[in-house]
Amino acid sequence: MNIYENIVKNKAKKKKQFAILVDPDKLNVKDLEKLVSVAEKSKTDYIFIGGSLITDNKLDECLRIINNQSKIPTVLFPGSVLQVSSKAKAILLLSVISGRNAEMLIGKHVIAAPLLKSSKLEIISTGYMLIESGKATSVSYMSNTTPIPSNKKDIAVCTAMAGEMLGMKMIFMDAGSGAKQAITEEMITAVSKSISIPLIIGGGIRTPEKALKNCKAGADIIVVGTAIEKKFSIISEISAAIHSA
Ligand code: 1GP
Repeated sequence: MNIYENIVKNKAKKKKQFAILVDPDKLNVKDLEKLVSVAEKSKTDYIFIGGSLITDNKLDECLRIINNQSKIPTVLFPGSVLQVSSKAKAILLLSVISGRNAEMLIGKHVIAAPLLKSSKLEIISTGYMLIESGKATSVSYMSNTTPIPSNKKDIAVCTAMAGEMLGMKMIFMDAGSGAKQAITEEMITAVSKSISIPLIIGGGIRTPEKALKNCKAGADIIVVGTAIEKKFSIISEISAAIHSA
């Protein structure tokens, strides 16, 4: 079974899933090994890997370390076409549907297409929606797009519906890495009710309580990056909360 089939199967069973986000720039080898070992013990479902801007060329090395140590599937969450590696299992082919920057909607994808075609990566077309979070985020700056206002759930709903109608396989609503305010449960519920494809929620989730609330609101996969970089032990707490939902 491929990763997408597994996500869909779990959604059908109302089984919530947990992904940690690893930014290859932010961890040294020792810390990464420790993090992966905690993730493995905590029954983390996926390791997403990527960042808005990667300055060190450590993506392959990072994936090698993760794959050596763990069977958790690795999924590229690329901030640019430079973040493609055949050492991962899958890639979220992101189209920034919350924005109106043609490069992020289709331009970069044209450049990446031959590379992706010749890779063995499982390609998961994903509508990426950036939601305003109280401060400027790297992803907003780097993608040159304006986020959807956090109180405009109708815009979020219509954007997600359009993404599904265009054939995207998942919707990823993100407040951006280190977001001051995470996405509200009201917005998550409204969007989850309006689509039938899996819904991923990330950005600014720091506690097991917020992760659980998001699951109850309708998220299928919760992504946490910044909070786990600061405290590896929180992985098991957040994982337990998500898997209890
Ligand atoms: C960012 O959703 C991810 O794109 C994770 O966000 O780092 O705030 O957990 P955090």
